[in-house]
Amino acid sequence: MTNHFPKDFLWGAATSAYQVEGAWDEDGKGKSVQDVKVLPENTSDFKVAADHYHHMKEDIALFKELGLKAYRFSIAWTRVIPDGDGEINPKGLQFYSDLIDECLKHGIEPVVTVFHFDLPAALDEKGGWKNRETIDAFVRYCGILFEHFGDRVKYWLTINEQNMMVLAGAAVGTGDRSFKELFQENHHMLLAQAMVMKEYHDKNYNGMIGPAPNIALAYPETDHPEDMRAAQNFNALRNWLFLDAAVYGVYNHQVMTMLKAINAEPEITDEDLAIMKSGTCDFIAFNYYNTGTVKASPVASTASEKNDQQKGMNLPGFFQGVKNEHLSVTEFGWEIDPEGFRTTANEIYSRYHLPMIVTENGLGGRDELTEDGKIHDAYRISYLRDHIQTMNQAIGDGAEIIGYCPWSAIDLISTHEGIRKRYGFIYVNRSDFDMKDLKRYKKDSFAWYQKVIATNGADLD
Ligand code: BGP
Repeated sequence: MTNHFPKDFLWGAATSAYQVEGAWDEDGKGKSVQDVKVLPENTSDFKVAADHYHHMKEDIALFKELGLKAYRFSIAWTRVIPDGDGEINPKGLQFYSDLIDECLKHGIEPVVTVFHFDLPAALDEKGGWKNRETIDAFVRYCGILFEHFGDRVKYWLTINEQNMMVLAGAAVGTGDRSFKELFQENHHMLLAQAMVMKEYHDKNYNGMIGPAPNIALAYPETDHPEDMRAAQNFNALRNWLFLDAAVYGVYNHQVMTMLKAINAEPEITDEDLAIMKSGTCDFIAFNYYNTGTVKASPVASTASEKNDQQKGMNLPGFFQGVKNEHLSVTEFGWEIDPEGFRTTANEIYSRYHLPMIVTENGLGGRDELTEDGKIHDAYRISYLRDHIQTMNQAIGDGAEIIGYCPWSAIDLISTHEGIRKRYGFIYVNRSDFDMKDLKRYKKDSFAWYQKVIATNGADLD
């Protein structure tokens, strides 16, 4: 197969603050919604995580050895501003300043998400994203980050998976509310994002800013025209709502119709519409795990069940999620669809014509550490190989993909399934309730990805 990866392709890997750092209440950090949420039974909390906060230099040295050209991580709002809108915590800023310097020292480009599911608990108590004051707090917080790190960070991501927070909030631990409330919060996040993008551009920082939704195409179950329309509805709500807003500063028309029909239309002022238009993105970051499949849904069918973020959803009268019989699934039940990755990347590019960075993609599995200190994760290698192959084809098709940051650089705590569901190239020796020695071990996928990067994607064997 022809190798289409450009010479300066950003081979990377990703993490998020609350899932990897630990040190949940150290050095002045405030509590986030992730620190106070009720966890599913038998599932680890995020207090220690991979203890990256205390292993930062060792971890970045391993990333260097892996050959990473980019590292996507998130900043914990509560480390920088413990209550979200009050005093700045200098130790929090220092940690991220050191992390950025450590990356740059090793020739690794930092790709920074400012908000990844971890709203400060103090803001949540005041209504969270329902409250317009959270918009101001977010804009102030981002301004502080740009001011301190804007000279060193060239790739900024605003909000991780805003679409999953809205459509599957219960699954990612960010709340379970009515559609009406959720789409009002969504509107406020879109405003906050636009304001931050505007500020970033107005101040002429030397870099790019973009959103980071989870984008994956939905297929119609059959060639019945009504199934096709159901897929179009689902794609509009799950995908285009978030990218139309970030790229063009507008609401997707089909989404507005759906929201009216389900009585979930947000309150939007004329000034809001102008704000949305005033701040748009320079590039598109997107997370891709798998596609969805839907069929037409009769008006009288039952409402959506909110559980795992990748499992089907149902909006009576518009679409109904179904299983795709052509796809296999991971041991955690997530469908595997590398072909859909190519289709999705091409579809995004056709609609928006902006450079793209893949900011998540990967396989969660129950890895085993052998007695001789190895982790044989052939299933992960196979998943990543298939996706890198179709990404190469998408670039060959003409889609401008400039970087790839699989999830995750190192083992971390899953959004709702503890550490038993691992994604990393590096194994962290702990279980859900036994912290063991937190020692790092390189998995088989580490050596494999190292070779992929060293050959710029030419050798995937
Ligand atoms: C994405 C999130 C990540 C991550 C990943 C895997 O939705 O952005 O934070 O965890 O999915 O999901 P999970 O941890 O549920 O397996």
